[in-house]
Amino acid sequence: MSELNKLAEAVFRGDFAGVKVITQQLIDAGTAPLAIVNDGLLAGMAIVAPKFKAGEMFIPEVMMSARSLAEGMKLVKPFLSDAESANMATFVMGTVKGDLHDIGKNLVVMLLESGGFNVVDLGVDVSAEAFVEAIKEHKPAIVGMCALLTTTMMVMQDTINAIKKAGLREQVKILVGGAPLYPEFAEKIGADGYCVDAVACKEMATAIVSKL
Ligand code: B12
Repeated sequence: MSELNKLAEAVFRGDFAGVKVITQQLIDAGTAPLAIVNDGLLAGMAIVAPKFKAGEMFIPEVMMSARSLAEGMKLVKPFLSDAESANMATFVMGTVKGDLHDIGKNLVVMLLESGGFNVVDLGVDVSAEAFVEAIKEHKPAIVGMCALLTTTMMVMQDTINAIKKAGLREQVKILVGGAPLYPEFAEKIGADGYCVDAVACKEMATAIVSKL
């Protein structure tokens, strides 16, 4: 089994200590940081998702996997940084009200930071009002919203409405993402874009700020 496969397996098993050791070994061996993230850490989470869906894994086990993933991310994050391409545009990011999922959001944040964005991460369960206040305070070029539940997808619409009502819609571009979303939904709720993953988000955000 390759070291990256071993890392994926350790994430899947929720083995924090193993994830830390293997991630560090891969970093020391000069493995590309993005490969560690995609082919190791996220590959482990990709085993978890269908098993959770099929009722073969339960919430505590999923949490252990998520925490293990986070431990590995902490180690690899400094090596993802390519600050020389820094443009330092501000990106306000949050998981919308009612939704506590943050693994994907954190990954997006990490990649945006590695691409030179100044990211203001509002965390999870973020109300429409908190998004509005953050836009006033940080004056971002882009606002990103994440939702993983079909029930919280519609909260994105409420949040966009609140941003419009506050007279701030023209000042920001809004990107949305999360597993249940799709491009037509983003269009329907009046977002400026949908991204399937963190890499696509970094590319779209970079394209947006290059036109400002
Ligand atoms: C891990 C997980 C959890 C963990 C969350 C831990 C954490 N800290 O995030 C825990 C156990 C807490 C959890 C709880 C629940 N969960 Co859950 N969870 C998952 C699971 C297995 C994986 C999600 C994940 O992290 N994926 C990996 C990441 C990397 O992918 P991602 O989030 O999609 O992110 C990528 C892209 O979408 C994109 N992206 C993400 N955010 C953004 C933002 C922007 C701006 C952009 C541009 C792009 C972008 O980039 C990311 C990286 O490439 C999914 C199953 C699945 N297939 O998605 C269920 C799932 C989302 N959960 C589900 C459910 C039902 C729940 C609970 C209601 C369960 C319960 N009965 O309590 C609770 C809800 C809690 C709440 N209020 O939020 C359902 C949702 C069903 C639905 N249709 O709504 C799913 C689909 C499982 C299922 N099939 O039943 N869950």
